[in-house]
Amino acid sequence: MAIPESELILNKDGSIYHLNLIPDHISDTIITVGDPERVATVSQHFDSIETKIHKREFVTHVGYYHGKRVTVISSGMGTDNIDILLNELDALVNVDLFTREARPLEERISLRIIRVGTSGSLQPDIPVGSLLVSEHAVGLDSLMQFYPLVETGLEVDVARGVQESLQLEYRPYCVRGSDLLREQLGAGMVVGNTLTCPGFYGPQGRVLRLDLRMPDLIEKFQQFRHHSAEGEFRLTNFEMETAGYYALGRMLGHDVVSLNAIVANRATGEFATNSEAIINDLIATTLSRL
Ligand code: R1P
Ligand code: URA
Repeated sequence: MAIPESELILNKDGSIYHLNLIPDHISDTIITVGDPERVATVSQHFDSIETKIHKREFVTHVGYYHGKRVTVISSGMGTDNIDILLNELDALVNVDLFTREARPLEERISLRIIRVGTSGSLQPDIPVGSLLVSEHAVGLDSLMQFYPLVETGLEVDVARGVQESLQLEYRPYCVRGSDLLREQLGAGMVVGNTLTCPGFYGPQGRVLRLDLRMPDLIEKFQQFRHHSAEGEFRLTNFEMETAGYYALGRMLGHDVVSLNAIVANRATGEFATNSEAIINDLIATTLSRL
């Protein structure tokens, strides 16, 4: 069935609405970053850059790294942007933009999507400067109120536990990322469980001029534990996109991993004086493992 023009929106040049890209711009490996300026920090390592495109916060460079074609795209901040990014990336490879028909299941293309972002540590034993790969993500945002995400028993139990410990009126969601990509790209990194927050200040327990509904929010995040046959589950770090990536990646059939440069530690109250160097370390490590 053809997808209507109001749902699969194309620009006059045939590119997809927000990303401004055509299928030829998409390599099978996609590096995503939050900060639009970080796209050039990644692509400066490329042997050559064939395309640079931008629209709103979505900046894209397509090029070659050690002979391998790589697309690097910025998302801006928050899971609402990840909804746009993953749906449009998926449409570029799994929908025929001329007929507006989705590919049959057996012809579906699976992308490798690698988030390279900054994050705050929640635990004193994960210092500023660490590189962390997210095994699971727990989403405190509302994106999964609108999709039929299927979670495992453990994921549901963890999400319910977080709901109870924070006394939330809604159930968060919990999703495991790609084991394959975690092993391939995250060797030697801290393996953690990432809390995705719908904001940087209140939802991450930061107080400037506004008080929090739950003054001990950070302690609640730090102290959360879930015990199961698979061992102890704790929350290691937080940021603003990973759960959206993992949930949409699972539903759309793409392999997704989130790699985090730890630039803040909320247990010790530190913020890195060399945050650029930490993210640069993560970028170089990621590229060397592609
Ligand atoms: C907040 O400062 C931003 O930094 C983190 C958060 O997820 C949020 O997007 O990621 P990026 O460094 O990739 O933007
Ligand atoms: N990004 C976040 O979302 N939170 C932090 O504390 C640091 C980076």
